[in-house]
Amino acid sequence: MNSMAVKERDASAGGVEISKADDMQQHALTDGFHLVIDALKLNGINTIYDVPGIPISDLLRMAQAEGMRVISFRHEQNAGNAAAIAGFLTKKPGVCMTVSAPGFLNGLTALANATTNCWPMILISGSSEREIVDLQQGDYEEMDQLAIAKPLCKAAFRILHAEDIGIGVARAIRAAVSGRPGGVYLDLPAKLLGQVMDAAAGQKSLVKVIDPAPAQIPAPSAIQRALDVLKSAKRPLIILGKGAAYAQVDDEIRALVEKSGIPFLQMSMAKGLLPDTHPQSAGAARSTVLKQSDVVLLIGARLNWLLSHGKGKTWGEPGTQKFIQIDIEPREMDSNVEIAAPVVGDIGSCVSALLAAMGNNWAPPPAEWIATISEKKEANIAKMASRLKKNSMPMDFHSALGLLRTVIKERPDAILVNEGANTLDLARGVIDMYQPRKRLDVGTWGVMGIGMGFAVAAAVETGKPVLAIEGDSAFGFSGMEVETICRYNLPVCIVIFNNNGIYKGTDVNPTGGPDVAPMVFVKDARYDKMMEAFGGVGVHVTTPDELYRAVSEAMDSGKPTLVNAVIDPAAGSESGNIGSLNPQSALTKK
Ligand code: ADP
Ligand code: TZD
Ligand code: MG
Repeated sequence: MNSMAVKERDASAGGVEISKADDMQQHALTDGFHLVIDALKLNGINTIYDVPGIPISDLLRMAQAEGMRVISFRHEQNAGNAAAIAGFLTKKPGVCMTVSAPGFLNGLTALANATTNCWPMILISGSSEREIVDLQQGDYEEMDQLAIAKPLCKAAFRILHAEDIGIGVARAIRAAVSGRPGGVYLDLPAKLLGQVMDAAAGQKSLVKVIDPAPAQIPAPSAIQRALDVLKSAKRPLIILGKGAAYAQVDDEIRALVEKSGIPFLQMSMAKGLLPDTHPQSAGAARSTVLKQSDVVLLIGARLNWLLSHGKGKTWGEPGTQKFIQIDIEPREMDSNVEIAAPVVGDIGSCVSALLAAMGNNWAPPPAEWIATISEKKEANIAKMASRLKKNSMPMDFHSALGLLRTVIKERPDAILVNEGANTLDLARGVIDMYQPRKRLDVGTWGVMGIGMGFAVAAAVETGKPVLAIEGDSAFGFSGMEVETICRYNLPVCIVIFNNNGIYKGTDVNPTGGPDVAPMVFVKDARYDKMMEAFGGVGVHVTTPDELYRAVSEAMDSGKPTLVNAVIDPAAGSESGNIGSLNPQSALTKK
């Protein structure tokens, strides 16, 4: 209640005759602004990522005055990405606030991306006069935002009356985090924010969401079926996805993996759930285990394009592999191939049930299978080690990444943000992760532009140092937020892998005309100067040693730093490691 704006109504105004009792009973009032803030705070949401403007500027000022953390960005997409990754890191919906029409649209990409990745987020946008919007009479920033948001998120709501703010915010929170998490849009017309109501009634109208993501217990028969399939395996494999990282049941997952003795793969953002250096990790034998396993247990990982849809060249002969899948979303089952044992429920409950049902005499997988994997792993690790040691000049991706791998090894609790093509694919393979939810990247869509939004939120939500390894193209999508990083003085070190372009910096215009080729940028650009422009530290490096020194120093000092790392423009390959997805021109095919 003390956070309510209490305005005293002037009861003796205007010479109106009023009774003594009325005179004494002065009404405390509140308004839409304060009810929104109170509703968020009541539910433990204490940070807003935003870009200000009409009609939310005052809301943001009041939120800060009421003790909320308000982080203003330079573009809504970055604020939205920050909110989305805050949701992944905390299991609470991250909140992004924007102005109407263009601000809303700028935030929408991040909302759609959050939904695609199953991360809880709420995009709250101010909107203009309903009556004018619906008659299309041309209001300031007019747009039917609710209708536009609906197909791009998990749920969308609009609140028209101050007394509904409590229930509206509660619905948004529950929709975002229950079941399969996702993005929620909440439309707040400007008029709502100014609505006034009795403060006590307002306080009563607020809703603290009880058990926002209730446990979903798997059926015992589903657990038994899964165990029967697993027991039949000669060459079992566990795949951990970012749903497993999100669930925050790290100890249970580790217990299941270790009790079973089954080799495991971790999807990109699940890396570190168990250390990549764990003896059961099959990361360095990925293609072998995908092809040769006979039973695959998926935990919070979808059989989408990132796993080649569970079929084709990457996998074994059709019919030779069985899948067990743990997921909270029943409709995920059989999305690409038959799931022999669907286990529907929350990962914590499912993993605990499996563990209990396994008993104490679980037989480890056949020694032959483990030996096959070990051999492959050793060979691949040795091959990689020699590439990482190469001290090529100019640096290639591997020689640079070899040192950044050490930076993370020395600081296992630091957070790694990563985007680009070669810069992403190679860093994912080279840099071992040691703790859960420390690797944040382009996710399910492979979207560029998440870098600075993720870096800001990672620093704000965890207080840990952040290392953002960015392709020069990828960085450009959110690069202006270096000002935000400096403004809030966040412990973020950005490393730009500067190869003068997208994938490579060597393309030329075949016509010899004045325009450069579509994939290249200004040669030898000095991104480090961008950081210096806002008071941060800028460093230009050309050797692995310089890179290691600059990054270590930045990670230890916590000062906003941008390291411009010069990478051989010829070193990259087309589309990183997913060149196979490029359609081939019938005319230029080799
Ligand atoms: P990756 O890209 O790492 O393979 P995906 O995003 O494809 O991971 O898959 C994550 C899966 O995890 C989604 O299908 C989602 O429904 C599921 N999921 C998310 N949170 C939970 C949870 N708490 N319990 C069960 N499943 C979850
Ligand atoms: N736009 C968006 C929003 N997402 C995308 N994934 C792309 C465009 C296409 N794209 C990629 O898939 S990677 C990439 C683009 C533009 C940039 C690759 O260049 P880079 O990395 O400099 O970041 P490397 O190290 O040069 O390969
Ligand atoms: Mg590049």
